[in-house]
Amino acid sequence: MTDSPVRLTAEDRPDQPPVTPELEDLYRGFEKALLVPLWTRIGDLMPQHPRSKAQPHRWEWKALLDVASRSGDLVPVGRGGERRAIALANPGLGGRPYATATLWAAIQYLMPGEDAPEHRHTQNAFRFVVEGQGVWTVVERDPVPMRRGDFLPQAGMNWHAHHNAADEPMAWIDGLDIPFQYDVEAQFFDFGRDGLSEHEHSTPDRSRAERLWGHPGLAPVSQLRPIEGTPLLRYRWEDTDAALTDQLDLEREGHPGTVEPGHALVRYTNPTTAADVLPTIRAQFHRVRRGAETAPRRETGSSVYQVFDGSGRVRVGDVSWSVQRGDLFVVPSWMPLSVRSEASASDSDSGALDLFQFSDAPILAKLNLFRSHVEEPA
Ligand code: GTQ
Ligand code: FE2
Repeated sequence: MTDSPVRLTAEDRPDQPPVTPELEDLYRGFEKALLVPLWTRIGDLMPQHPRSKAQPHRWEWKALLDVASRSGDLVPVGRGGERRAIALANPGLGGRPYATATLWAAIQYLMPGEDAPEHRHTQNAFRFVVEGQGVWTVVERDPVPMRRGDFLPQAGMNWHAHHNAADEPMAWIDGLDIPFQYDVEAQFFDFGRDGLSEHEHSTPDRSRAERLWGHPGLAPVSQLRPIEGTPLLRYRWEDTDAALTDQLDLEREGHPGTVEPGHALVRYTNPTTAADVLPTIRAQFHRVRRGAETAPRRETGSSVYQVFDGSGRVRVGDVSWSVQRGDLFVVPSWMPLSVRSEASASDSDSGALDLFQFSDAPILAKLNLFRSHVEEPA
């Protein structure tokens, strides 16, 4: 819905007074004094349910990779610009680099041997890898490998840099709460050291964070002060994959375990609290069994999805797309989403549709604004 114009006429709005010279004079006076009467704007300011300015939209991975790799050839990465990251700009948000009103989503690209310089900021961030490897993200001087299927959270105010140790370029996606922090005007940003030490250029198979925190249900009783926010810096694909496989196997064996028939779902959580992995961002992974379709579901707040594997049909409100590996799409607030897994010849054996999702649900939940509703399938 667009900003509703001020309507003065009695025919449009039976509750409104007749337009007289005195009334026009009153309204001109409002404008001059920088005042706005509620009765002319209430439908827009206080709608009966969320009406998102953001639009449902899909970006194809092929096209993102193409512009990222051309940027790799033409645009250096270094201090000042900080990152070779290209943001999804929702067509409903006036050209701002925002995937939704609260979420930043970008493809980031590093050439062989390149370093993205160290910095820190209040914005919460994560990386998710749909293909490739060879980059280590260095968080609080701890080099963390990034490989296909890995989820790497990085809570606000931790120092971080990225290093490509491979002889191939690497792309991944970043999710941050940049638009949310821009709106609440609470951001801080610090530049770090200009280069990385020899140790930070090392390429261990597991980070120190994983060695301390990567054992399910076991919190280290160590002297080490945990970093700001969630301490486990890499959620490896092997673990996510096994959790989803187990849920669907249990369902097949007749035990409950899935969120709905053929639909396994896991949420990334902070091991010290079991709550959402970041204070402003929820991250989840869905697996929809071959041929299964999810019931249309609405949620307050917005989500970005990336297809990790498989292919299918996605419907958001009254638009729908075919999607395949790497494609990203946006689900605006309160728009119903349903997905169907439609295996094609090039897909993996299982034929499942694997979807990575992130959303602003923790913000809404903390403010008692989170609602969801599942519709009867059509
Ligand atoms: O990698 O540190 O996409 O600070 C946007 C802001 C990535 C990062 C982005 C950032 C980063
Ligand atoms: Fe950053």
